Amino acid sequence: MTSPAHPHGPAPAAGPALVVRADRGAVLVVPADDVAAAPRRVALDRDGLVPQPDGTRVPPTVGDVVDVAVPDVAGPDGAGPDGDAPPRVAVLHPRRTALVRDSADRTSLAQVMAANVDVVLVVEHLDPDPDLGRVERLLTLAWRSGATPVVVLTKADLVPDPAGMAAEVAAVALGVDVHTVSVPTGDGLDPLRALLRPGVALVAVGPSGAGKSTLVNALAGREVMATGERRADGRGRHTTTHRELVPLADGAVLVDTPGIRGVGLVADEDALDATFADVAALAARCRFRDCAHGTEPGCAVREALATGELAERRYDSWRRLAKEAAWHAQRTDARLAAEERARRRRATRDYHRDVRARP
Ligand SMILES: Nc1nc2c(ncn2[C@@H]2O[C@H](COP(=O)(O)OP(=O)(O)O)[C@@H](O)[C@H]2O)c(=O)[nH]1
Ligand SMILES: [Mg+2]
Ligand SMILES: [Zn+2]
Repeated sequence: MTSPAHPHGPAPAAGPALVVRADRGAVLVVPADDVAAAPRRVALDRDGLVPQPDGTRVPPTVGDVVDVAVPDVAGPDGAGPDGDAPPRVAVLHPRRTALVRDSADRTSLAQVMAANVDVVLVVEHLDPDPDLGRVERLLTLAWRSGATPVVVLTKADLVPDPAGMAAEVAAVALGVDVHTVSVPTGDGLDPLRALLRPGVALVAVGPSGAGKSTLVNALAGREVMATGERRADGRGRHTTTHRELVPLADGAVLVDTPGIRGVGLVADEDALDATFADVAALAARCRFRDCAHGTEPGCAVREALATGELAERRYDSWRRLAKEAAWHAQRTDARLAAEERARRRRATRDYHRDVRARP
């Protein structure tokens, strides 16, 4: 860049920036190659969206990589310095992975909770008892993201047999590493620290109170996130209210998330098959390809339920998530069809206006 230093605003951005936090009207970014730098604020356009390379605009999210452009010091007409032109997000880099949840939002059906993460930590407490259905739901979410799921069972210090409980969870977390940890004793933290290689991005998901922020602080080695400890003045609690990406040791970064209550799944058969590989393998052995596992003859799923090879709880959980994913897919199809109709109507209207406007 040949222009002189900017007189007021920040220096022109050099290289891609990493979004460490996305708020309604602005993002906080750090240089992608210096994630421990102090974040700076870049205001968003009025629609709160950022452009993708194909021109479509989407809401930015934590973990996104963007190019920030600082307008030329000379004005557009070359008439001299324009000291007030703020930096803006010029383009969003394509997302390598995306952790997506169903959204009740009226303008979109899916919300990207975090982008470009490599590892999804599915955090669940051992006390009270872990909720296997919730683990299955979050694993499906994780598989769909394209990142690698890892289960972290917290509060091992509060139960007599953490290993036995971990084995029960591992039985429903096929192909996924399951770790038990205790932050107060430090037990089990080393295998997680081994995941924190330079450039690796992780996200912690799980219910409120599972110990996500406590774990993030332990991995960061300092108090980066507020946790559910009661405040000294006894008023209320500190809780995580927003998603935020924090730098850990060695250049790894981790996104803490607020406790998610009943995260809606977005459709993805592959993700369901990954989470429920056992059920999928059974279903593939049914006599009929489109077996509904009801009263069809030669149903391998019903057979496995009868012999106890497949647990009723596991089967019900799979059914529920599959139904939910199908429902989301249907809703998305309806929404896309409506958007396409609206787009055609607008194009037709613009065309007629242009025709009328012609001399
Ligand atoms: N005994 C014990 N308590 C923990 C552990 N991890 C977290 N906690 C406590 O659990 C509560 C919720 O933790 P927090 O990190 O805020 O949960 P979050 O909502 O998932 O972020 C806090 O009181 C923590 O001190 C642990 O390994 N052992
Ligand atoms: Mg928290
Ligand atoms: Zn069947």
